[in-house]
Amino acid sequence: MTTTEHSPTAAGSGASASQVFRATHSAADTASEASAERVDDVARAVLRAVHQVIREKNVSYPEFQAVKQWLMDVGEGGEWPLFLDVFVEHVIEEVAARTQNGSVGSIQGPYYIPDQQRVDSPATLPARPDEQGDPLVLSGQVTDVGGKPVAGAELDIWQADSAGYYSGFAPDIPEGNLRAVVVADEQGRFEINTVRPAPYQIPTDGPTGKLIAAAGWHAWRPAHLHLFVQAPGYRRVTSQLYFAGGEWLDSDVAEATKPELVLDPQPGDDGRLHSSYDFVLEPAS
Ligand code: MBD
Ligand code: FE
Repeated sequence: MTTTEHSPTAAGSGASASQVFRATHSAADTASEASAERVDDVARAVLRAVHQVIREKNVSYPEFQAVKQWLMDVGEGGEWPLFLDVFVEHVIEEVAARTQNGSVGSIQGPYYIPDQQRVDSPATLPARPDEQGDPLVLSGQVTDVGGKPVAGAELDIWQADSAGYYSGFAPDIPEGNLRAVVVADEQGRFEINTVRPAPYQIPTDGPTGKLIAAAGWHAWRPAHLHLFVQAPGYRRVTSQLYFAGGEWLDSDVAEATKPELVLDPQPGDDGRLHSSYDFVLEPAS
């Protein structure tokens, strides 16, 4: 890993994730449109589950106060987006996937930033002049469920760099680095030139990292690329692509890997790693 002064701190990356969430989800989005019946049903079930754990595990007063302190720390450190996306989002995605007929999806996570540079395919993701990491070329085609090309489909892609850090959530990485909206051609085909990301480690100095350490878990996600694949009239696919043989692939802390999402890039004559992946979009409901 790089030196500590370049490592994103929990305070940096967690708080940024909270800011991005607030900036990208308007009050209208997050204001409850749920009926009283729905709130009563779900909130009561959550509380019932918590009460049950307390009984089953004989949770004590000191433990209750320690949990209270920890929950306050997560909020004050801005780590709710990080914590919830790591430990809960995979089940939300599992439920969403029940009605999905297009490509297999995965969780969004806390580090998406909207409104990135649009680049026509073949595209190179914005990168530093001295961007480190193995050059990687991801190509493929976006079609509908009938196999018809989706001309001009957008692949909104974001990833960590070869040290495992995301632009916008770590110091010293230029804004927009390794993020872009790639526009596929008339045949829905795309080619994206980038670098292979490194695995991602949850910041160890914040409340989420402290819980992980206290429980003796590990804090790692396997290396991955994030994508939204979308086109007007189609349901957006949120996904991630992983790398065969990569560390943590079988023990992702966020439980967001799926066998269908694992790339196995091979070196080409140009010395770069090449992989192809096709996406299928279903009609918007
Ligand atoms: C990540 O990079 C990520 O993708 C998820 C889901 C959670 C934390 C960090
Ligand atoms: Fe990620």
